[in-house]
Amino acid sequence: MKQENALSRRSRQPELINPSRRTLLLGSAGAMAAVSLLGFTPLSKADEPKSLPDYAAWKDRNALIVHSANTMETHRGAIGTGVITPSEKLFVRNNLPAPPASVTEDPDAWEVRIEGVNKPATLTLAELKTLRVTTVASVLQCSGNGRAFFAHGAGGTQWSVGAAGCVMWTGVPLKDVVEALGGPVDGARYITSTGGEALPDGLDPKTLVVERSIPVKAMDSALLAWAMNDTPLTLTHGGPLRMVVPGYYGVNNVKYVKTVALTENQTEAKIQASGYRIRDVGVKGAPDQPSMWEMNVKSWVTAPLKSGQSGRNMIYGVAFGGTVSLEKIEVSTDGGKSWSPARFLGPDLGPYAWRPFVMAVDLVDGEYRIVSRATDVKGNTQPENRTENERGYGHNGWSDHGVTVTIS
Ligand SMILES: Nc1nc2c(c(=O)[nH]1)N[C@H]1C(S)=C(S)[C@@H](COP(=O)(O)O)O[C@H]1N2
Ligand SMILES: [Mo]
Repeated sequence: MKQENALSRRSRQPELINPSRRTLLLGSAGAMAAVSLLGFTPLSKADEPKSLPDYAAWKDRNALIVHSANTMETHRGAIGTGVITPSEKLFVRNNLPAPPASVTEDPDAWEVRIEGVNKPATLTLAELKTLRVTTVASVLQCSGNGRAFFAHGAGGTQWSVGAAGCVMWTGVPLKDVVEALGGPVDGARYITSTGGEALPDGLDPKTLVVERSIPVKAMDSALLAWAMNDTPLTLTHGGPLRMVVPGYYGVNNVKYVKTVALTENQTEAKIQASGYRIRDVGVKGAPDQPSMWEMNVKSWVTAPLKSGQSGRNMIYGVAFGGTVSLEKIEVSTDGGKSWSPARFLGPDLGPYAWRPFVMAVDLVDGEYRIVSRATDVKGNTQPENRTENERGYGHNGWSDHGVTVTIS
């Protein structure tokens, strides 16, 4: 495949835009003001289509909103009716620049250090592949998915619903690795995973390193994954090897994992100690606040999104329970005044996967506020409203996630 750098693609971009938009892009502020007097809205910097960065150039550009070179989300309408999100459409989120592509050239040679076990060892991916293998479907979702709905201006990428997808992971259960190395040391309470990005010299590594600790009970489901959707794990998604913690927020799924340690305490890395902590608006992050670990019950509508024809309409969406299966999914076309049961679509791929859903409804001309509400088997139901918090994490309120559709 021909490689082009971000610069050459960028310089070609205006051609991809229609001529009037091009003028707007290139025009002076005065010209833009004149155009806006004529009734056009000038294209703001934020609307300018960005190209995919090189490490994610294989992605489906049309399925993604490119927020930045490190943050790309899936368009709400690009999630289809299948259970599995095609890799080309899956969101991407990097806190640091990805390692060089060379790390995925010889995946089997990748080494991971396992510590906090009775026989600490460095294992190659080739060795891991001979221990045991499992495949699990799970939702990968960023903690800040839904941040765009917060009114206080929560800092960070303004994700709508698309910082989430459901994919198949293949790898070795972490439990088997730990058992093969003599079991955990006494007093191990956390699993601490470290990402393999190179860190710049001269800065305290703790402020930058992607190192996350999760409760040791996650050992029951965690895996060291080398494949996603039946393909060797790409660099984009953490190849050659990634920690996968089904049911836990994205940040705990450490990419290019180079160390896994069973530890007594949580890491002091900033991303753990003060980052990814739920706290009131205006409050600084601190280790005593809840960490973004297990995901909550959530759903959203994926079609229709704007308009439809009068008569029979099919309302689609996705729903998941985090670490537990779903009990039911309901849909409302009147903004939550009345609810009807929707039907799950396709196979149930287990508690960590999402369930596409559909509801058939007859609609006459008018405007409809379509919302969905999931309930898990433990009886947790999505709340109507978001829980306000400084960084806009964990939003599962059904009201904000609705869509307004005109039927005519
Ligand atoms: N090593 C490493 N792992 C990481 C990150 C990172 O920047 N570096 N980002 C985390 C965050 S915040 C999220 S949401 C997910 C995103 O996974 P994806 O890019 O495969 O979609 O990876 C997580 N794992
Ligand atoms: Mo994230």
